[in-house]
Amino acid sequence: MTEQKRPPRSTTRGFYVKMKILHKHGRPQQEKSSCCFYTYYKWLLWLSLSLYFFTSYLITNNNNNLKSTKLSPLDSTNSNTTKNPLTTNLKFQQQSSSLLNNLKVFVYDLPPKYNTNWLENERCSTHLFASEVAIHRALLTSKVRTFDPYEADFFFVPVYVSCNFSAVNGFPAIGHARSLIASAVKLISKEYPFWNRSRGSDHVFVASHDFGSCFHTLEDVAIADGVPEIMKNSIVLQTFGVIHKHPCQEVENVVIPPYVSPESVRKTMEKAPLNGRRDIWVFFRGKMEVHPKNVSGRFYSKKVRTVIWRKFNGDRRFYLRRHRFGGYQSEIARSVFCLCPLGWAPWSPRLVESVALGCVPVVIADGIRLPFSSAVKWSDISVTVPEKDVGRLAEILERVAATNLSKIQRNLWDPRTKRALLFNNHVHEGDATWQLLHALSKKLGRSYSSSTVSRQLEIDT
Ligand SMILES: *[C@@H]1O[C@H](CO)[C@@H](O)[C@H](O)[C@H]1NC(C)=O
Ligand SMILES: *[C@@H]1O[C@H](CO)[C@@H](O)[C@H](O)[C@H]1NC(C)=O
Ligand SMILES: *[C@@H]1O[C@H](CO)[C@@H](O)[C@H](O)[C@H]1NC(C)=O
Ligand SMILES: *[C@@H]1O[C@H](CO)[C@@H](O)[C@H](O)[C@H]1NC(C)=O
Ligand SMILES: CC(=O)N[C@H]1CO[C@H](CO)[C@@H](O)[C@@H]1O
Repeated sequence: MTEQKRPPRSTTRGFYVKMKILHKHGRPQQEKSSCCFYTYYKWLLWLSLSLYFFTSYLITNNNNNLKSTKLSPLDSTNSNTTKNPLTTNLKFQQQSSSLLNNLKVFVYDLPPKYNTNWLENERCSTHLFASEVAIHRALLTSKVRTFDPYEADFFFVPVYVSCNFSAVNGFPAIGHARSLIASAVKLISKEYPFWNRSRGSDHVFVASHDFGSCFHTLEDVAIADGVPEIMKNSIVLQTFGVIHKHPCQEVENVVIPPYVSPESVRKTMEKAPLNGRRDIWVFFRGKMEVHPKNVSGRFYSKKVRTVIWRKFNGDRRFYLRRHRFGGYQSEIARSVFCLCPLGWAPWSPRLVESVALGCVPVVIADGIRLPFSSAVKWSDISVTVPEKDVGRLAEILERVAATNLSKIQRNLWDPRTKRALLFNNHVHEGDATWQLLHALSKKLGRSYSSSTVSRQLEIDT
């Protein structure tokens, strides 16, 4: 976690201010030597900062070695008497590891055919389902990773299933997902004792496409297929989530955001107008006619996009485009409201892109379960429009603009919100991988290492 090695901002500033004051005081007497005086202090600052980074590095490493001490939140806050940056940093370290309950995750080292071979296609690690790659990557260098499976709370099974892009339509072909995962489970349960001893309950998978671990893009087929028997006892990190009962979430799960490259967001923001003016009022780009699907009474709701197009295409306040455009992120950065209507599945990458680029997401997907709701207060940063009210969209957004738009934007532009939805190559405190680890740390009861599961199994057998 690179961020923690940065000195607490207030300390640096204090030092800098002190330096400036000294500099000012010295001025009257030392008019001529002031340049050298200044250089001298710059060197001193540089020297002390390097010394500081070096010592905090040592302390961080020592701290990692003391992993057996599970700190309670109380322990981590009672060392506030000194304002010494070293103690402050140590305190920060302890706080963040106690926030994750000193979680330990073992990452299986599977043969490359299950994961890294797919990376030959560059799209595999950047497309909207790429959280399966990003999470694996971030875990490998994370502080929670353990190389000793006997001390692990959870076991991560890195199988990339969304990277077989069809030559015809460019979408991932996920027909092989079930067999690839089954084969991985067969391998680990043969070579290691950990799957069998917990029946997989402390094993973690990613299923980042439309209907989670149902592994099919059509909802009715996905429902008919259901979650594979072999994964039913495990934990699935999935982009799909609804508040009602649904066969594709009948497994212990954590709703995660779809993958959006932090690099692409950064590049777009660099090119965004400096004055931050947003000249598009309502933005949507994407397929307008998603084939209606006939699933248990939810048939009507699939027409949401068609209604938006028919009703608002002629409205000058609405900027609606139905064709693909590589530069669409710059359009989001220019927009006040960004429509996130359901498509094939309720979730969409638009949600993350809107938040990351500062456009208020307008969620039109009844019953959607949004990612990391304990960290992201979705009701404070977005507008929700029921599917049945989509025809009144303009009226609803006018009212928000006239009343609480600036409040919503202020909440939305809090950097913590954006951070929670983006996956980085290395875990940063508060980013998407950190959030899911935090969610896992609340599920320690499923871990064999904690006694509940082992005791339960003894009773069962
Ligand atoms: C990739 O998808 C195609 C269908 O588009 C399928 O025929 C092929 O078997 C898949 N490849 C693997 C390795 O599963
Ligand atoms: C786990 O159970 C499976 C099936 O019951 C068995 O084939 C496998 O050998 C077991 N693994 C170990 C490590 O004992
Ligand atoms: C939807 O499916 C039901 C059966 O599940 C069928 O009776 C009905 O005709 C279908 N509706 C349409 C419009 O296809
Ligand atoms: C903004 O106002 C709408 C009603 O117009 C309300 O439903 C919503 O909760 C408000 N949002 C915030 C963040 O205050
Ligand atoms: C959070 C915490 O422990 N705060 C304490 C910091 O120290 C002062 C006095 O040194 C206490 O008054 C605070 O309660």
